[in-house]
Amino acid sequence: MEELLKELSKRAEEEILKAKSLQEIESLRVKYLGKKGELTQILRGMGSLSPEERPVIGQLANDVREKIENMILERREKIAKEEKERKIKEEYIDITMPGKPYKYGHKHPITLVMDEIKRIFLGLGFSIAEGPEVELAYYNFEALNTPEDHPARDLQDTFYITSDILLRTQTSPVQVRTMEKTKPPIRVISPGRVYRSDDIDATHSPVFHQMEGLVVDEGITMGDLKGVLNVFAKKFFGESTRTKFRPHFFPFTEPSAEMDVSCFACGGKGCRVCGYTGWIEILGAGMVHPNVLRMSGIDPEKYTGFAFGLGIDRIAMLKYGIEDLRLLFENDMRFIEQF
Ligand code: 2NL
Repeated sequence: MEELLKELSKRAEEEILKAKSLQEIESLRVKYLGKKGELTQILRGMGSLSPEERPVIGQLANDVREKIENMILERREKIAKEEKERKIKEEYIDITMPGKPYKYGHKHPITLVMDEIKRIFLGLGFSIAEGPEVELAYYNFEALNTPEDHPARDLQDTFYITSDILLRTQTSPVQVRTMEKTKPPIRVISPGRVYRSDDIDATHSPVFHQMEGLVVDEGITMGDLKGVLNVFAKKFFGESTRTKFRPHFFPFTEPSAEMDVSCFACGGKGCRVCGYTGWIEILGAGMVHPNVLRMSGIDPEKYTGFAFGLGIDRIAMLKYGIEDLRLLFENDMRFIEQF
């Protein structure tokens, strides 16, 4: 029995020293010291020993148990320590390493142009008015002096939701709503998305962006219109920009005009950008039609006003030399990242 205990002690010692993980140590503990372990198994045979031998073997067995227990404790500590050191090494952070480059977002060219135009008009004392994209036909057409038989009201061109609800085709309805609830003086711009039932190509999209402006007060004249729009043209396209007003027709203004600016690319000499004319058409404008003022509850005998509208997408294309309108709506990162 003494031999058995010594052999067990030696074998346990070797195996414990070889153990590489806490799990291995634990299974060795169970194997040698557990309830059904090898040491217990040997001690079962104590009954057959003589009374003289019993205390001697008992003492030896206790010594063996104590030795194995101590070795396990020691080994466990050592493995835990090694484990911790390995982890620390593995998780070491080199704080001198350069950071990963951060990818910045970009403003969309339409937003850039919108922001710039807003900034100019806010500087001139205008405020921003917004309104619904799903609009009553009344605000989109009737209130703007656009009769039932006007070509702009062709069912083919407008997205109707019901016979009297539609997707706005311009942002003027926002200004009509402003006139209904505000006593002049009025100075507002209304930027936003508008809709027209167009087939998509390089210059057409069923959704696009517009900015309109409206000024109503006593004594407003065509001179105010030209003054404000000249300042806008110079601030947006550069101080050397010249403007030209050509007579035009809109049902909601009388008289009406279109404004051209001298080409910002060639200065007016003629180039590819301006189609070799030296001029670029930028916006439509006019004096608010008396019917429009009257329908929104403003007395046209007392007040006059001017209004204008410009297409943001077209201006963005001109400014950034974008040849195809579809690029503005596809959100291809290779395109978006350039702005
Ligand atoms: C264009 C022309 C224009 C207006 C919009 C307007 C609004 C009210 C009353 C009168 Cl509430 N007029 N807006 C006036 C003239 C032209 O837009 O070519 N837009 C892209």
